[in-house]
Amino acid sequence: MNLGIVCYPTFGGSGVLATELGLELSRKGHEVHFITYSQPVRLELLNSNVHFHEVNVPEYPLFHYQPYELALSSKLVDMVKIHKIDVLHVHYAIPHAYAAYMAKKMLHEEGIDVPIVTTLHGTDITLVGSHPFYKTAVTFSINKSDAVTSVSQNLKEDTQRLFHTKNDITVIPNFIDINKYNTTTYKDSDRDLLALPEERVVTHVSNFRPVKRIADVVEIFYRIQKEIPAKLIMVGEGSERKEAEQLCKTYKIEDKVVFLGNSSEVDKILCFSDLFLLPSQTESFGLAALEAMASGVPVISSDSGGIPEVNIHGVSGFLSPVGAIDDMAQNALSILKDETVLETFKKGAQNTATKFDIHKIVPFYEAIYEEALKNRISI
Ligand code: GMT
Repeated sequence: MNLGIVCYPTFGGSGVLATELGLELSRKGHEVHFITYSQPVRLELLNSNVHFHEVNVPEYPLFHYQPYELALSSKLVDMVKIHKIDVLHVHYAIPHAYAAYMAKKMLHEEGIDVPIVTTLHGTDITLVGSHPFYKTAVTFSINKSDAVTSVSQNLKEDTQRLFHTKNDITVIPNFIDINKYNTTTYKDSDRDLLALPEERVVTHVSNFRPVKRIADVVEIFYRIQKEIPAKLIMVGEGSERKEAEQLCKTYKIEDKVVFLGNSSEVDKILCFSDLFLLPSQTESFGLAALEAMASGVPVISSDSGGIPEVNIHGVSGFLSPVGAIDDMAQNALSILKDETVLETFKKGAQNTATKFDIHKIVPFYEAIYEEALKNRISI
């Protein structure tokens, strides 16, 4: 099949997922075209089956906002025609599903019918998509998609609660390539760069937006390091980073917290981690937690959104209500203080992650493409 994938090319989970999906589909013999404004960060290898087409939005002084949707829909039309794309798979509804619908309509005028598969990822539905300023267009583009998938059951329910959706939503959970998280790949000497031998390594990876509750990460770690030697590794960039750094100064724990910024070596960092913190306000899935679990790192998280579908309480880690930092710190310490307990949770995390292995999940997307081709809706 010739597939067009539209996603955000940044470090966010939806872009990461879309990239890994495209790469796996290409390994399975499909021809994959990534169509976005820059090369996706995890798309290091382009080969005869993987192509990247950049969407350019020329600057013009009249525009206060550059019309990205317009440029994207034009590019989609061109790419479908040139590369004979069979299915357009858009990740994150805003504005991708809307632009894809416009492309579909333009192509229809020329006698080409291309189905659209829309994958809902999270804030395209919850925090952003349901805002009155966007809701009408988001509802329209969901209803005009030939197939809609969501990354968790919880996100499906949120979508049905917040929007008047007419079509069915298929839950296809996020996935990881379990083989990529082989913890024996890196040498112990690499760990020395992160922490002292006697220190437990606690990690957080995100885009540091308010929804991630970065201050809670610091608060939880502050309580942990009061009782055991530990280092906190903060991976990512975003609006909340400065405040978090300030909080570390206030608590006088700057020497125990390392802010690494965005990193393409997340698997290496996770490989030496003992615990992962994800106290988010909401999370449709929590791909970062799944990546940690695949590396055998237990997760201390909030119990909001789709996180309970990924992090299993008492097996792969613990869940607490949003903002319950004392409870989260206690749970963290109960794992970190005892070597045997830590080992049990590491194994529990890794076992739980195998449920989401790429080889089990990607066939569901292939089935959706077939279905969308068969049952494409007319416009
Ligand atoms: O929706 C977002 O906030 C952005 C998006 C992203 O691109 O990082 O994150 C969402 O999609 C991820 C991949 O499916 C999920 O793992 C995240 O849980 C989800 N974020 C939220 O729901 C806050």
